[in-house]
Amino acid sequence: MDHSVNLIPFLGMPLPPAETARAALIPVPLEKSVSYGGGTGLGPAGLLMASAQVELYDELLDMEPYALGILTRPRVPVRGALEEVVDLVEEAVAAELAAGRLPALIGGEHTVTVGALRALVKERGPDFTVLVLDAHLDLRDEYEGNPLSHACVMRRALDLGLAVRHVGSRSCSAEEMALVRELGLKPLWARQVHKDPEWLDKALQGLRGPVYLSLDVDGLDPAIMPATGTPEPGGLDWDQVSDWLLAACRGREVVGLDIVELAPLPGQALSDFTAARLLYRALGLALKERA
Ligand SMILES: [Mn+2]
Repeated sequence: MDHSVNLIPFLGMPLPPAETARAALIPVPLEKSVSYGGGTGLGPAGLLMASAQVELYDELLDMEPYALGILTRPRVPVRGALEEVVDLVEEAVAAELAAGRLPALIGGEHTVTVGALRALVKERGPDFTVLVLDAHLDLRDEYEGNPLSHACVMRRALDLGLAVRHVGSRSCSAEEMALVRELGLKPLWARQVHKDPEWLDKALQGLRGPVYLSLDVDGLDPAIMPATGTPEPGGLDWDQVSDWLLAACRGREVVGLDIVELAPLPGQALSDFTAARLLYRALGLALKERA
């Protein structure tokens, strides 16, 4: 599949001058270790196209986050081996960090997150927490012989010495569950979000330090997010995710973020638009807290 489509800037707005921009979006149309449905290679293009329809004013934040300056970078080349692509992502993120900008990846499959986390750990050390919205734990040591599979991303985060906190979980292997128990990880299951009125406190209890937000769109319910490679029933709804983001970002530095695993469906705008809004809201919250 040819992913060399021209990408429009986020929100369809003119790019701000790099010197004043506070955030940089980095498209990474990666589609290599996909295990079920394909299509993540078109994720960035789908999200960016849909973003032109997103309202610039965010009613929850009571502001227009785009005014803080959001760059859209050229896409990271994804033709090489997975390890090469992850290296290129790391370089691209490191460049934004060096310039003091918030880096935000647009995937592509979840593997892209590894590049961002490596860049951040090199720049500031591992004293931050990866907050991950995801139906899956992604804690396998390897999957189909591949340690950089999308199914292993949070295991690689643990290898980097990072704390990881999941929300919206509802699918994992027995081995992953054993690791959760062994390490005392605290994934917040989607079922808890739906049933436990104190889920929000529990999702963020004991968090220390800055956060990195990794948003796998399959954390959302497939009713509003069908366009993803491995959809799972019982996901979070829009307001639950917004509440989680709002609480997660309040009073915390957000060191970076990504949105991954969007696999656009032909003729179906809902998922692409929802992903674009989710990215815009997360960016707005992160930038507001940095302002
Ligand atoms: Mn997932």
